[in-house]
Amino acid sequence: MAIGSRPVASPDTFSVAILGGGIGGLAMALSLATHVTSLRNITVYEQAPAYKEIGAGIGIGVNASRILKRYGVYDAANAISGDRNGIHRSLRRWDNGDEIVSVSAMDEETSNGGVRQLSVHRAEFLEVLYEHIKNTTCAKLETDKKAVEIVEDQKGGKAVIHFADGTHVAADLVIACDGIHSNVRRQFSKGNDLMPRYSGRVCYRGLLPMSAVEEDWPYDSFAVSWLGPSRHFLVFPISQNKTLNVVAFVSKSEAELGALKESWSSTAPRSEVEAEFSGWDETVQKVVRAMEPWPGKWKLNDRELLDQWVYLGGKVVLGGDAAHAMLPHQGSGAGHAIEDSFVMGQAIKAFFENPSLGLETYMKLYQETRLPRAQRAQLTSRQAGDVYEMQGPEFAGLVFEQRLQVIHDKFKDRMTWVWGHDLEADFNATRTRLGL
Ligand SMILES: Cc1cc2nc3c(=O)[nH]c(=O)nc-3n(C[C@H](O)[C@H](O)[C@H](O)COP(=O)(O)OP(=O)(O)OC[C@H]3O[C@@H](n4cnc5c(N)ncnc54)[C@H](O)[C@@H]3O)c2cc1C
Ligand SMILES: *[C@@H]1O[C@H](CO)[C@@H](O)[C@H](O)[C@H]1NC(C)=O
Ligand SMILES: *[C@@H]1O[C@H](CO)[C@@H](O)[C@H](O)[C@H]1NC(C)=O
Ligand SMILES: *[C@@H]1O[C@H](CO)[C@@H](O)[C@H](O)[C@H]1NC(C)=O
Ligand SMILES: CC(=O)N[C@H]1CO[C@H](CO)[C@@H](O)[C@@H]1O
Repeated sequence: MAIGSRPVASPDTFSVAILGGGIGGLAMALSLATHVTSLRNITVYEQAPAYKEIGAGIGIGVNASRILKRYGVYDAANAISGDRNGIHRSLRRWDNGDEIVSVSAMDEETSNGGVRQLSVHRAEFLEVLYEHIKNTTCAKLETDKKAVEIVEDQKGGKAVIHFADGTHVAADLVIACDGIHSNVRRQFSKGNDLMPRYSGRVCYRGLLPMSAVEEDWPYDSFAVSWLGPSRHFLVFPISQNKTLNVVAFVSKSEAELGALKESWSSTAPRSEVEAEFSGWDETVQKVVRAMEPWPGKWKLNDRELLDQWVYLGGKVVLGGDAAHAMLPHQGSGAGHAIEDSFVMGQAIKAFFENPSLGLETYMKLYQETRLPRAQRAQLTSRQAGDVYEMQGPEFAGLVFEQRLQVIHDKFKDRMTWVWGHDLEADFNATRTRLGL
């Protein structure tokens, strides 16, 4: 080796530190292990004392389901999913439940190995990912490890992560999947991008036993959304149809929020939900009455678009919500974190095929492939929330019935680009464009 040249990276000695053990971080670990089987030094550092987490229903579109299949976890995830009966969402009128449009889940034919859209309880899904990693020993899983700062080591070869407990560890690559409040993003992104951004909506969240509402359920699917001015009400089944996930959205100005913090664990009395949705369709009333006495109350935030995900010469990279936190109105946050993991796996595989070009080149390939699509999802998720509640210029001057027609036209094919997308072709095209 010539003096000053860097040693050529090899998977046997390469170390990866993943910060955050949510869906994004665990999917990253699975993807790296799937794409480069000789990569054995992968560690996930989670700040919480355990991987069991709170959270409620999460949707995973067919394209992300296909990725889970490649990692070998689809069957286990499918087994804990609710059954939407092929329907992503049936959009209905707030007042009488009449159908506006039904959006297909674009499920594949399952008899010959196809996949379907999954609706899972976040905690149960994390358990599936966690167990699979444990079972296959493809990565080490650490807890009580809150990353506070990353620095470059003296020789410039590695990134050193400092944890809140005073310990530190060096890695060749740090993938930060530390969520919407990402410490790593705060450290590296400059300018005014320090805080999550309030979306103008709060939501109430409940989980009810299906037995409380399934009798006389009037629709073909439990995946239903009632739309009204300034409010919308969403339900979908999780946990093999045993639980109905309920999310009731209400537009509120920042001034009306009072002391409400952004937290997955704040609550409000059910009477608040009853008051917000009084006069709505009878099925909505029935669901509200079955909610727990203190449903969750969630302040909906996302992040501004961030145009750089790769730092420290390619040694620090953002993924999942840390890179592109989005509103839940298209149910794509988890799916995009899973897509990140897939493209990262492809990029690392390509890096080891030609390591002399350097890690940064391939981390930029990851960013270039994923960033446009993820940012499009951030923006369209914002728009979807407005369209559900008939807000925005396209509704100006229209009466209610005309507004329903606008929603029908907008949602008919709205999700096709999210679910019908070929990520590998995307990756290959970016690779060709960058001359790699
Ligand atoms: C508690 C919780 C509940 C949620 N519930 C829902 C829900 O009901 N419905 C929904 O649509 N979405 C929910 N989400 C968001 C959803 O999980 C994400 O949008 C999506 O899955 C992308 O995940 P992610 O892994 O990028 O981020 P997250 O899911 O936010 O995971 C980030 C992980 O990083 C850990 N972490 C944070 N900071 C550090 C640090 N400094 N060092 C080490 N680890 C750190 C966190 O503890 C967490 O485990 C929830 C997120 C959380 C954290
Ligand atoms: C992990 O292994 C256990 C014990 O063999 C098994 O019961 C479980 O289903 C496995 N989980 C996954 C997600 O593969
Ligand atoms: C779940 O509910 C749907 C209706 O949304 C029904 O079609 C389906 O058969 C149910 N599936 C199971 C596994 O109970
Ligand atoms: C992407 O490129 C790889 C080889 O570089 C090839 O094996 C694969 O089939 C391509 N995939 C698509 C979808 O074009
Ligand atoms: C990674 C992955 O599975 N991508 C798929 C997304 O959807 C398109 C279109 O259906 C498939 O061709 C891709 O293979």
